[in-house]
Amino acid sequence: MEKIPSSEITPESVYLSRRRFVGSLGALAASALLPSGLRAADRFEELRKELTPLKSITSYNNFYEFSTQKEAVAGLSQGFRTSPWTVKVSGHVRNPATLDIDDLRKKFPQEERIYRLRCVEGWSMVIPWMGFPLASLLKIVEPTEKAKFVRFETLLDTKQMPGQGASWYSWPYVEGLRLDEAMNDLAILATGLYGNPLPPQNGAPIRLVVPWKYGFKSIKSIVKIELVGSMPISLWMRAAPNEYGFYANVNPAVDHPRWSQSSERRIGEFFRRKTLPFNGYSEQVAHLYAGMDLRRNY
Ligand SMILES: Nc1nc2c(c(=O)[nH]1)N[C@H]1C(S)=C(S)[C@@H](COP(=O)(O)O)O[C@H]1N2
Ligand SMILES: [Mo]
Repeated sequence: MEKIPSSEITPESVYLSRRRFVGSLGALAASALLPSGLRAADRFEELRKELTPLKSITSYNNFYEFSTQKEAVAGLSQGFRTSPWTVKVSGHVRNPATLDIDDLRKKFPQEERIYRLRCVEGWSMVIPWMGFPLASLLKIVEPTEKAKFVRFETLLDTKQMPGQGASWYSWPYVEGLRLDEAMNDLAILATGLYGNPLPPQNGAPIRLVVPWKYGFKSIKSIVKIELVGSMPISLWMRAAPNEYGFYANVNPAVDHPRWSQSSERRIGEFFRRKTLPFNGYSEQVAHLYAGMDLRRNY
């Protein structure tokens, strides 16, 4: 992992009190200037009181490249090298580019997004990400008319990632979005959480976050983004096509073949809570699926 001097790491308590202060000032300033922008920001703000503790976010992880045991991922990923790191953006674009992670951080202003994360397994968290809209990156590479989908790939490195020795998955981890889904403002590339750079276990140095879809769509440690003409086949579609489809929108009405998706266990809570359609983001994304049969397009 990149060495970050401990003096530059914000403890959770400092992060929380600082954000309370900035949050109240920011809301006042923004409300005068950007009424519609504020409404979006307000929705993230409402989630601030539900934040999952940093400790849980960084010690209970799905990252099969390291381990299929959630509690083992943090330890096994500690030495993961995230610098130097480049992300290659290619395919049907006018301006293909290979971008250095430090340049990406400088080029795109990092903003905070507090999102719910709902894993297909039935647990959830609320995470304060730092990042930038995926659309900002796609706009600079200029997709051509042939680009219909975006395909993402995680690093392939069996030396650093012991889980990639497991031959029943087709490594590297692959995920995909339809181009219009990728352009939606909720889809971000995250580079940090709780005000600090991403820890390896959460997908350092850069990962996708698509909050209205099951967690497995939010691919970690990305090295390649390709604009393609046809629907990419994800690692999970390959592994179990009858259980995991391309869309994977959070949907309490469509059960997983082996369990119900109607409720979830929010990490840190005792009682299960109802799962919301599109994980609570219907207003922003339901229009993307108008006229589609969400039972067939699971
Ligand atoms: N490359 C890669 N990305 C991945 C995974 C993985 O195993 N490998 N697991 C996914 C799953 S199932 C979930 S729920 C989320 C978990 O993200 P978190 O550990 O940051 O909470 O990451 C997703 N991204
Ligand atoms: Mo997941």
